[in-house]
Amino acid sequence: MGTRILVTGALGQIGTELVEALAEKYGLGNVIATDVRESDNCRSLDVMDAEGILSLVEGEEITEIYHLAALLSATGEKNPELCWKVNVDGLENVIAAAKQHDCRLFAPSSIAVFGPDCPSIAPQVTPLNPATVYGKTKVVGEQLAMTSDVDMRGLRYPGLISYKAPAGGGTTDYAVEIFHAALAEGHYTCFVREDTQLPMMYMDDAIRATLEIMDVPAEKLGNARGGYNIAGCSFTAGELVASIQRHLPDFTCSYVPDIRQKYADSWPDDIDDDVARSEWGWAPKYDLDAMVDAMFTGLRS
Ligand code: NAD
Ligand code: AKB
Repeated sequence: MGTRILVTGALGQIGTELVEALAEKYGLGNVIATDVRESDNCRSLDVMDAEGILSLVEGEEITEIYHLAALLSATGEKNPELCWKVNVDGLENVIAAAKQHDCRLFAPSSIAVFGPDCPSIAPQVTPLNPATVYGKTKVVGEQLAMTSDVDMRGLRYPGLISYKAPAGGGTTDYAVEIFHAALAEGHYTCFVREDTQLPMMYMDDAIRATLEIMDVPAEKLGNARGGYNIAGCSFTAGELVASIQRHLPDFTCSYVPDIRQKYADSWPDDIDDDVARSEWGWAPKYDLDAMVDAMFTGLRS
């Protein structure tokens, strides 16, 4: 039996594209997409259902799990208890099944592990004192990767930008919503300030990084394996607007910061990804303008 894959949270922003990429690599029949939401081509699985995960892993002879089910920062701060349950208890359930059936596991981390005390360019190793519950759950996830006795790997994804599925309740969602508003209305009201700078990444780079890290032999991965820093492109909201105006010169943006400004302010401006570059050859392909061009090509097609 070859590689058999379970994806949790498969209907989300990343899952929508990762399932496609995994199906291309391993064959559609070898990828079992699941989510707590109902949809065609996706089985129902709540990651808080430990027995349900175990029986799916056993019944489908799963060898690799991509665990994407989570609540993101903005949704998580509205319901911190549920965020902890889904993100930490859910992950523990997945780890238990992976351990019992000797599965390899990918579980993403986030730039949300960093807190206000982090340098503006976040190093790989720095104290992790996140300001959000979501960030705290991601720190626990990274720690579990190092202590769980499972081949478990993670990436500290920046804010991800894509056109195939909507962003799922995070702080970096403005960088996705802005494209839809620009095309539909010619205007966007942005919920962070114009000078807010955050690490971001085009989804193609994120999917490639995910496939690449799972292909690296375990012995090549060091102490960052629970959450490698990976940089894509870092820009302010104002710089994003200027890049969009290359395509839509009449596009306007106003700035009305809400509570998400506070979460954005607690995260670094940029990411130092030297460790990922040297340990497994990570390199992004999309800078700001290339990402914006790809977004317009995708949204218009
Ligand atoms: P998303 O919100 O778009 O998707 C998450 C999916 O999980 C949703 O389809 C949701 O229905 C599902 N889900 C929620 N609760 C569940 C439960 N109890 N059981 C099963 N499924 C459940 O999120 P995403 O952007 O695809 O993120 C996937 C992972 O990547 C998360 O761990 C997230 O923290 C991480 N991440 C994402 C970004 C980003 O910018 N998208 C950045 C950093 C890290
Ligand atoms: C969020 O904004 O919550 C996510 C993330 C950076 O983890 N996009």
